[in-house]
Amino acid sequence: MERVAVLGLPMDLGAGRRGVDMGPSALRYARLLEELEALGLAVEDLGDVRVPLAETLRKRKGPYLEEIRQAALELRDRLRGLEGVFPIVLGGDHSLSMGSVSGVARGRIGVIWVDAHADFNTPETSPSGNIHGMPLAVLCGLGHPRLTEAFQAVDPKDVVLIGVRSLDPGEKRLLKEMGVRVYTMHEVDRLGMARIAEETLAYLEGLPLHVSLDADVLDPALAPGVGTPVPGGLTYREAHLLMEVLAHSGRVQSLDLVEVNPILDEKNRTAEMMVGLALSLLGKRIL
Ligand code: EXY
Ligand code: MN
Ligand code: MN
Repeated sequence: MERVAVLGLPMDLGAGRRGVDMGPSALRYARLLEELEALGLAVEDLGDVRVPLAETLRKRKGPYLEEIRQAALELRDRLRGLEGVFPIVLGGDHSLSMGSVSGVARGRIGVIWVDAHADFNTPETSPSGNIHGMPLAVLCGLGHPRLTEAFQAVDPKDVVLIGVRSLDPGEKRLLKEMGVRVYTMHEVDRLGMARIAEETLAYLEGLPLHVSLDADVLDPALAPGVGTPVPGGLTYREAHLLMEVLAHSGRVQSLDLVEVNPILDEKNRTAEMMVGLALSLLGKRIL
């Protein structure tokens, strides 16, 4: 029986607005653990990594670089201690993925970043200063040295972005310079998700895979509970098909579910969508 470990990081310090710190609760409330068990998996809830509440920090405005670094390091170390389980990390804002990817990497790893955004800003290119717009750049070695020294974990050529439709000018330049493979929504429309999923698996041939799933990749009509919605996102079936094809490969070893914001949601439907996608990635089939 495959073993799954669930670990939350209730952090919103990297985002521009409050609320994604409640994401882990919303995902659990949406029956993530029970549904995984119903798939026949052995599931353990490891609880949450500690992170300071924004209200308790003296500095009232971000960027909370040191606090985010510390929380992501704790996540990294918790994940490094796991063997023989499939970790699912519950966010929390996307800056936690610096810790999750460095925590699950045991040597070379392919990262599939499924997001409306590229999260490829540096402090120099970021229009907002928000750290959740930077984690993929950090993982590729670009950005604040306090972060890159702790979390640089992947070769940019081992990264695939899917569902992108909002890029800042500096991010576009950096993505091209670093040679990151990007499937924007334009490619989703033109090529279809089945082909993109197959190409991604072929491109990352031979590597174990980590999927980092940002709720804002979904169309906001399906997933209104996100802080940075962008129109024109993935449909229900496009998102599930991607997860199903990746599941079929048997190569995915870890998953992030991030950027669910229950304050902005309607009746927890964004968390429910994310749970459904996690189930498809863990092998749930229609027939
Ligand atoms: N590119 C914008 C910024 O850097 O401020 C927006 C980033 C949003 C990041 C989100 C969650 O994926
Ligand atoms: Mn993101
Ligand atoms: Mn995003």
